[in-house]
Amino acid sequence: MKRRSFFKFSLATAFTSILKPQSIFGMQALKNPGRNSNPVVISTWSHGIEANEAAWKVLGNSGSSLDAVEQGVKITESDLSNRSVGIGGRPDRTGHVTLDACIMDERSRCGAVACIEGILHPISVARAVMERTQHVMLVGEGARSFALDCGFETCKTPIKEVKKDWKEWKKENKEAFEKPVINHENHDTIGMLAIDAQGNISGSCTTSGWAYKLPGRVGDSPIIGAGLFIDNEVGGACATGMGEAIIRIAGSHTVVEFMRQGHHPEKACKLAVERIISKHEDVQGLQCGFIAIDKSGQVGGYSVYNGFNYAMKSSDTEKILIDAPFDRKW
Ligand code: SD4
Repeated sequence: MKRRSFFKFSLATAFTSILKPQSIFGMQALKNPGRNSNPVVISTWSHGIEANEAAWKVLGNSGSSLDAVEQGVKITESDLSNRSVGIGGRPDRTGHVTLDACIMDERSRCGAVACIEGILHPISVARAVMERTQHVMLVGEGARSFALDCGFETCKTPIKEVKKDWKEWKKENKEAFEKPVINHENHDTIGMLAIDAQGNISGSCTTSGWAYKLPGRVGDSPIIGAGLFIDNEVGGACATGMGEAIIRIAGSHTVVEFMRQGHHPEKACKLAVERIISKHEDVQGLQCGFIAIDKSGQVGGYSVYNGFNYAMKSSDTEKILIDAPFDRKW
């Protein structure tokens, strides 16, 4: 197909799908019918425990991993007490809460939004980009207007408490371009990976990004290959921490490629962390962590510094929190 007619086709298809809004996507039919495996879900940080519970409601009822990873992280996105994801997230330095999210499924379909404002569930908009358009990523105003066209719920940000913190931060940080700090205790981004009863793997990732970032800054979280990557033949991985460092090595894709070479998910995450360390002269304060799941349902995680953990739920294990091994001490 010639380039121009391809675009005509794509835009026409995208436009038609928007004009026929499906308010909520129907639950997805499972692929690979007949294949049996034990569902497993893992998510970054302790907020993953609650998110996994929501994902498990889908996975435990023979639902698809795609539905599970969307439903799971929606819990975190709407948690008003979470300062690094969704509606309760911290703003950029000008006071705008801009959100990033992406999703990828077992067919290597993917969708993402970046720098979207005032929409309650960026992850669902990312899924709509994947399912209703020919594109992978929409950003800023374009992403927001697509979300509004699709009928997604809006929200007002920053919430009161966050606005108060931001005002204090502004007073204490008069230097306009002083580097904002990601500290190790910051409970960042939720990344979630799930394998369903049919053995299909999907993942999601959603964040408000680096607190008090420069306006327009986008981290790794909505970037397929950096914040999240799935290859259903091999496994999936997602990332948390300083997005700039994760993007440099296409982190989540790198983890999946290490699993393809035969490494256990934990070893694959460790090798990616070591690559990040090798690409930086100074990793002082540079925290990054990965989690991964392979085709057989084995899981693992690893981080540059201690303090990173991830939550897991499967039919054999009640909800648990696992401390990821790390490379360096504080
Ligand atoms: C980002 N990785 O925007 C995300 C958020 C995060 O520490 O995890 N920050 O860089």
